Amino acid sequence: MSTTWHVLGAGSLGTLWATRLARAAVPVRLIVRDSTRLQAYQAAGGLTLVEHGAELRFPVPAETPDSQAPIHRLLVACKAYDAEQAVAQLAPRLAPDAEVILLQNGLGSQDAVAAQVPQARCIYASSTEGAFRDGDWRVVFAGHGFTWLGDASHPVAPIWLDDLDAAGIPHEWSTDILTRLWRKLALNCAINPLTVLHDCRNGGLQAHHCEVATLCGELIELLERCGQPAAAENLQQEVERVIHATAANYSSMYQDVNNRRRTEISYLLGHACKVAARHQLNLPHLNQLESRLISRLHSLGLPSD
Ligand code: NAD
Ligand code: KPL
Repeated sequence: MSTTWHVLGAGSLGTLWATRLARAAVPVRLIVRDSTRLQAYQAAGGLTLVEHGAELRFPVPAETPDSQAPIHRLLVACKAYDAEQAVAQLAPRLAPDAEVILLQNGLGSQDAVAAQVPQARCIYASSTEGAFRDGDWRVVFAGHGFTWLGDASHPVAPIWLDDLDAAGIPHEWSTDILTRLWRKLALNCAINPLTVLHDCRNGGLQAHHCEVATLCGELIELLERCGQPAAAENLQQEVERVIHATAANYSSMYQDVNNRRRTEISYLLGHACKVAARHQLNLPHLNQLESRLISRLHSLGLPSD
């Protein structure tokens, strides 16, 4: 019998992973916030995956964080700003051989989690899959994509990648996961805040070519200074390609703001500005972008951290 996957966070990505693992008969358990949520989940009778218009329900067993059983494999599917605290409450349950897989976008939360659980092997992931909730305990698989996983301190791939094969989760083990995460962070910094500030789809940034190019120049300086030259290669061309390829889409940050949800700004642009300051690197346009975004979030009554 293979090791049970504990999935922390029954949101979009957590449900997308849990349902696909369950579909492949891989043992999986869901960890929900508290007994109220557990009762609501049990009343719903499981997690529903909506794919290509078809709905399938999986009665994935669930528990609360204060359940007693040891955890050997934990998939953390919370937002970046919730991850550290959510994992901290599970730390006493982590077995000595525990592995923790972190699905958070941006950077900063993964290191904060790793510091909470020094006994565990922490694996960082970067995903281009897209999913959203259309109701409680339901996920719509909106964009097929790919997930890279890696461990910056240990290049050997874990055996449980077989579970992902079985579950049909497209993935690759990456020996340069930090480069991937920095590259994605740079793309997100060049695109997402501007879509909020200009109130536009990604394609709307084609009218702000100079602003995008200036930001890319500063992001390249940052990536080179913090030891990520590969993440800086052809950044501007890649940003322009993504703007073109996703012209009709709203960025994830735009969607968060539009739905009045907290953004992950501190782990994207905020992280970039913090690392630049740590390296005493003056990046005026990036800093100004952060200030403008924070002001916009304040004016909308949304958190800016
Ligand atoms: P989400 O808001 O849909 O889900 C997060 C879930 O975690 C929520 O259900 C929340 O209640 C739960 N949670 C938070 N704290 C908890 C705790 N202490 N105990 C139990 N549950 C807790 O978020 P999401 O869209 O799935 O995103 C998760 C991460 O994945 C983010 O960093 C996001 O940027 C990244 N990501 C998302 C997508 C996507 O398409 N949704 C794609 C790529 C990356
Ligand atoms: O990842 C993205 C997002 O919206 O978060 C893209 C489409 C690359 C824009 O930055």
